[in-house]
Amino acid sequence: MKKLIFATGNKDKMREIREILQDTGLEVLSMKEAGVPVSVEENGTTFEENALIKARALCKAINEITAADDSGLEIDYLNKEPGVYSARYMGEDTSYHIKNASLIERLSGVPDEKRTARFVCAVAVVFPDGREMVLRRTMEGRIAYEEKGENGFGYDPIFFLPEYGCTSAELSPEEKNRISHRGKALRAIREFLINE
Ligand code: ITT
Repeated sequence: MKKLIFATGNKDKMREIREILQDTGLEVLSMKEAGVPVSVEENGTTFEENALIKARALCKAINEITAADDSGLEIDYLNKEPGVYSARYMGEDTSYHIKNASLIERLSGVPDEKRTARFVCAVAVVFPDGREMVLRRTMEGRIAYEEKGENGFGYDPIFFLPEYGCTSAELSPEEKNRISHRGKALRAIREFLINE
């Protein structure tokens, strides 16, 4: 079975990655499970650069096919903030309840049509022989007026999906994975790996 080792230390992401790639014939491992918890500075300016930085560092350390997810929330009214800084917004150790409240506050008085936002996910795959690929997928929505929902993680409770009439934290894991930035990016990567 082809092994795919993910350069992520984020348990919530890893749970979604496993759900999305289950039954695909790939053995999916986190870097911790593979015994090589690599830590790198994500100093790229785009999601693609950061995903490649993480996957390359792990590939160098382990010499197996590696992958990485770099993702975040772009809010149009805030010039696409927090963007690549989504995990670092207000500090890595600040709770998402506080981060979410801050973003809602910064959009106070802003009407529905100007609250557009998207989740972005870039997934990179790096092979020991030097081949690389990276792609990005998105999920469009709007910033809600209050937090709602207990599922998902991070900014999900404030990410309103007009077509569903709820936030991505109110979707079941299966529903979220079917339409999410991460679900779409990982399914596209899976196609690529199967054809390898
Ligand atoms: P790794 O780099 O170790 O993978 P990280 O949490 O630092 O973990 P990123 O740099 O890619 O990951 O930051 C992504 C952040 O964007 C994440 O911590 C969330 O705050 C947010 N985010 C990404 N996808 C999300 C999703 O599906 N739902 C809610 N928030 C999400």
